[in-house]
Amino acid sequence: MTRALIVIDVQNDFCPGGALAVPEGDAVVAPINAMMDSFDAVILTQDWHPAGHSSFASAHPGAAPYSMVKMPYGDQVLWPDHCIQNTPGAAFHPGLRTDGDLIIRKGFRPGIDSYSAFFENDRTTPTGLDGYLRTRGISELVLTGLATDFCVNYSALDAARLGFRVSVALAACRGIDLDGSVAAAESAMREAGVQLV
Ligand code: VGL
Ligand code: ZN
Repeated sequence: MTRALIVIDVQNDFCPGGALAVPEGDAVVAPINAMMDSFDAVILTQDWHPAGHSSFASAHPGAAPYSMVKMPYGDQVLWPDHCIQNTPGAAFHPGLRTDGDLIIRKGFRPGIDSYSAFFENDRTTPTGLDGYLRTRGISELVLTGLATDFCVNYSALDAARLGFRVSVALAACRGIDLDGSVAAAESAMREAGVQLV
C-alpha cells in the first residue's frame, strides 16, 4: 500500500490576516509538517487564481462576498479576492514545509473555480492529479489543510469516487463554516466512505 499525504491550500490568504482567512488556519501547519516524513509521497495544492477570477464577488457587479451565483457549471459561492497568482496571499504559509514531491495548482481558468485537487467545479475537468497518483502506484490518501468544508471536502469526495482509500486528518484541517457547512461536509464525507480521523 503506497500512501500519500495531500496538503490542501495552506496559503497565506487562508490564514489569519489573509484575504479569506479560515479561523485558526495557521494551526494546521505544525501537525502537517510533523506528518510529512511518514508518507511515501507528499503532494501540496495551491489555490491559484488570475486577477478578476469569476469566483470573486468583485467580478460580479453588486454581488456581496459569500453570496451564491449560478454559473454554467452549477452553484458557486462568491469569495473575496484571494490567492491571486504570484501575490504574497497565494504563497504557502511561511512555516509550512514545501519539500514535497508535487505542487498542483488549481483555479487558474478564469471562468471556473476548482475546489477539488482532482476536478474543477464542473466535476469533470481534471487537474491531472488522479493520473499522477495512479502512475506512482499510490492507492491510499490522507488529506489535510484548508478549508475542511470546501477544498478538503471536495477533494475527499472526488478521491473516494475515484477509488482511493481516503481519510481526512481533522486535527490538521480547519473550516470556513458558512451556515453549518463544516457539519454538512463531515456527514457527506462519512457517507462517501471517507474516514475522518
Ligand atoms: C477555498 C474557497 C475558495 C479552499 C479555495 O481552499 O477551501 N475555499 N477557494
Ligand atoms: Zn479559491
